Amino acid sequence: MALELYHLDHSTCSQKVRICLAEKGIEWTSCPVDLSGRENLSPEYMAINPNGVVPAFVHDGTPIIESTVMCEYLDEVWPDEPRLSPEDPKKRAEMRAWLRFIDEVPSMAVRVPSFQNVFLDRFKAMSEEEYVAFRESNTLRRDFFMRMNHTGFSDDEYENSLLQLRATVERMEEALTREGPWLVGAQFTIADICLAPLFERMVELSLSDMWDDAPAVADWFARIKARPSFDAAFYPGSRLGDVYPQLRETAKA
Ligand SMILES: N[C@@H](CCC(=O)N[C@@H](CS)C(=O)NCC(=O)O)C(=O)O
Repeated sequence: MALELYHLDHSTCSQKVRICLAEKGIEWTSCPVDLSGRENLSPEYMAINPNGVVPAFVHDGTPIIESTVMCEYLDEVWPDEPRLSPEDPKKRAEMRAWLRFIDEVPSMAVRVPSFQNVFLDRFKAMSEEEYVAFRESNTLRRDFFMRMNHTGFSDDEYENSLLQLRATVERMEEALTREGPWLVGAQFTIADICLAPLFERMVELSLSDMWDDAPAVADWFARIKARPSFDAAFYPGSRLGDVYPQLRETAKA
């Protein structure tokens, strides 16, 4: 069975699918998509993923998109151990509720400090006309780039994204303390996988003090990082700090 993964080294959504592939021991072929070169909006890539975002994979000729859906697909099509979704429908529903929450809240929120503190310089270097042309060429992301604007997010929007990330940490701390050791109990699931790259991103953005007072979350993240799948997904060159070395300097300061 052939699986071609269209992805970007340092994209959090790509990282979660790579963790999943490593957990399942699935072989894949790498097809890098150059976002700064706008390859994600090329007709060839849009034929695979009409949303114009990474990741996507093509499995035996069929495109599968949406990183969370992709993880569920992998677990269904490769049902051997380790199973990454609970068998019990109630636990499965609990996992899926987490997946929905993760897609809607922290995955969206983490983009704000990522763009504000790391990617914005690339847009600031554009003229106003270039920025508007860029923004208008991407209908599905237009709203995001309107809010970011050429000059960065409003203080309110920035603050709101941090509050949402903090609310995620609090919700996790409650779940992990109540049951654990994983998000939906004894089984390590796709919900844990989908959160892991967001936490690594927060570390890179110097936001890890968000879980200073959440020991169960800190322990959960340490256990995720100790899994071989984490290193497989975060291979050398795939961290934000590898692509934007100035981030490392800021984090140290
Ligand atoms: N809901 C999508 C979101 C994917 C997404 O937003 N990907 C980002 C990279 S992490 C992207 O491709 N952005 C394209 C852009 O910034 O133009 C998924 O989970 O697959």
